[in-house]
Amino acid sequence: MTQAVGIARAHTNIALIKYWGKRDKDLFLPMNSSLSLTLEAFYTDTKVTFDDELIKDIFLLNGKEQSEKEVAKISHFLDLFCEYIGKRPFARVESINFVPTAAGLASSASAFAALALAVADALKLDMTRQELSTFARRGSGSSTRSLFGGFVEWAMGTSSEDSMAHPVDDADWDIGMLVLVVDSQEKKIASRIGMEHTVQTSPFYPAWIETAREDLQAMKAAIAEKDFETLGRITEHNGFKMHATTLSANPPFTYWSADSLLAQEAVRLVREELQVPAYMTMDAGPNVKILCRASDMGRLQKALSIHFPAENIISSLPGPAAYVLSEADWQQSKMRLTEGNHI
Ligand code: 2P0
Repeated sequence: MTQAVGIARAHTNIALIKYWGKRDKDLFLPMNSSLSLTLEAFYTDTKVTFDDELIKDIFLLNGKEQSEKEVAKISHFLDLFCEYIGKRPFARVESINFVPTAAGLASSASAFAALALAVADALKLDMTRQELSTFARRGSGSSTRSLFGGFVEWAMGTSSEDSMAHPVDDADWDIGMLVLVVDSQEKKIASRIGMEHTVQTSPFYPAWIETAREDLQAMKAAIAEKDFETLGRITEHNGFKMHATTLSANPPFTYWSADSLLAQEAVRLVREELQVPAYMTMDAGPNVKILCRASDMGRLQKALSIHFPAENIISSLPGPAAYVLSEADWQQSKMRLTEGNHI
């Protein structure tokens, strides 16, 4: 029996300049470059075991064997690597999500980044992180950014070979993020479907592309100068512009729920009351994320808990790049799963 094992952890990321739209669906080439903050609090641990004795791929998420449809997504992803090395052993893939799955907290980002790094580790692939990000991208676009820590840019590139992520800044300068979980149910419109419909039907879409490019340049300048308020203002404006494209799609749709609007209003009230810089952003789900100074997180959390149950306000510092785990680390993660400590 020949086995090749790799284990990795990748943290999720929240886009401050959103990725919204593909110019190539098969290659996951985006319509615009994006920029994110990797979060320490949410991550996925994945172990991949390539085993000559397996007769098909197996995928377990949080200890439960997944449906054929889910396995097919993983198999397709593994095929990409195996094309690269020229052979295709079957694999057992085990993932533990320390991220609320499909609640708009981008669990696919940490999932495919962890899987990509675990595969690279198992197969001893000789490739740079940036090159690996082009593989992760084809599992889920946003996962390309989760291979790196801090502020990360996914440059749209000109082809599959250069549409890759790279680190911009380690975000080690009093940065934090609060997540207001207003609804942890699975999203109704997958982002993949939502973005395609928007590209095809929103008359505002060309303006999105145009201004996302300008926002990215301005944001990179703000990060270079550690200008938090400019960074935050661009974040909030860019996110709302993305959601304006869904409202202007035909037929229109939105990821917001009534509670999302209440959460937005609470953020406006609280930042006014405390006079602290705090900026909202939302993804393909109803939850509201707040970019703030790490040193203000406690005060903001306390003030927001008047409006929301405290357990629904999760705080996070910037997170690290994805990294390889040992078998002992993996056993610890499994222990936390059985103890019910995963989210
Ligand atoms: C982002 N989102 O930049 C944007 C903002 C959601 C809103 O990336 O089709 O799951 O797998 O490439 O990465 C969510 O989309 O989409 C996403 P696919 P993905 O974070």
